[in-house]
Amino acid sequence: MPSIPAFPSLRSVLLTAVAAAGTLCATLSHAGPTVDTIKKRGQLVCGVSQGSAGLSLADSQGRWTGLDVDFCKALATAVLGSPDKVRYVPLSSQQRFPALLSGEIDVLNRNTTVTSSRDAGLGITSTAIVFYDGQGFLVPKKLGITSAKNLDGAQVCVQPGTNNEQNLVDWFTTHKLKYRPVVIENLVELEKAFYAGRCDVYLSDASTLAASRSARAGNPDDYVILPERVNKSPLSPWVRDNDSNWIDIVRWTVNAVVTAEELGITSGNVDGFLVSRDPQVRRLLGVDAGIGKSFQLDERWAYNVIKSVGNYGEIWDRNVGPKTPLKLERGYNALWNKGGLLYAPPFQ
Ligand SMILES: N[C@@H](CCC(=O)N[C@@H](CS)C(=O)NCC(=O)O)C(=O)O
Repeated sequence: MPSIPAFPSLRSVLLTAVAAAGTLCATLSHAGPTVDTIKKRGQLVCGVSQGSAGLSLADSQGRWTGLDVDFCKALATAVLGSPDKVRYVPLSSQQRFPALLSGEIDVLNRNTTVTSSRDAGLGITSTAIVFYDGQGFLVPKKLGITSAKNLDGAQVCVQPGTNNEQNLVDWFTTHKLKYRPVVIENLVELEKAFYAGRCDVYLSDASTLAASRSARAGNPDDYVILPERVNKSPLSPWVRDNDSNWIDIVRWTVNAVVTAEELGITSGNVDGFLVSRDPQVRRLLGVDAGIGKSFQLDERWAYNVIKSVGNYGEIWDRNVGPKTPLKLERGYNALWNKGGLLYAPPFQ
């Protein structure tokens, strides 16, 4: 067979094309469509709950606070340089995914559990865990129930469109217990029904139960969260599939505040770290350029985020920690090197 040296082999053509594509990707990466929209509008549109203390709750002046809200502020800071450039859209459990899919919101920061069916089946993507929660039962102390295994025959208040509904079926089926679901869509109505005694039990994320008990029970001490957790409930901000730039920004904004805590950087001391010699610190804060550009963000994006909302520990303490009405210990939400699960990959 005569060789045809004038023509490069298919393999070398492909390798050249892949190398060229790699170069192009490295030099021509664009902000994704969501970031473009946010920049044009000058505002992030963040989907939150209709009112869950510690996570997302508006006061009488319409000012939103909470752990989920702080991640809205962090994202607005990363993209637009200000934590105030956010419009909050309160959503019920059932409204939240259609609102994200339709483009009504840019990101869903609404105590939303990561599950396989949501991640793989809905056209949306979870980004990073902001809260390792677990689902449990709240009961009136006067019922004398100390374990969820003693709930046979209970009337259970549950919100539709949550994975609590599925967990309810799973728990009672597994333990061969009977129950009657009381399904109420509006959270305020559901909680009113529970505290009025229309249900024996309220099933939700333990954080939601703690928030509800502190804010809405006549006397919080009259209610107890049973020790069992019926399922893991890792909560994450969610975005639409197919916008990798925005997915990366949301994921790495969470990583930035976790890394800040690990490095001892707080909103109060971050300026002092600008002269640090630690390469990790210099990259995170954009003193050494590169990371910001790779996300199509200002080099100081993570510095701005930490300066305005603080590190993960500050966010936790401000919203749900021991000095708040929720009084939650860090538990699984401590850093990996302090006995918890929070572990951010390196900024490199
Ligand atoms: N984490 C669970 C539950 C989330 C959820 O929607 N919980 C209800 C309470 S049971 C809630 O926060 N509702 C707030 C609202 O409707 O505004 C999920 O993702 O399905």
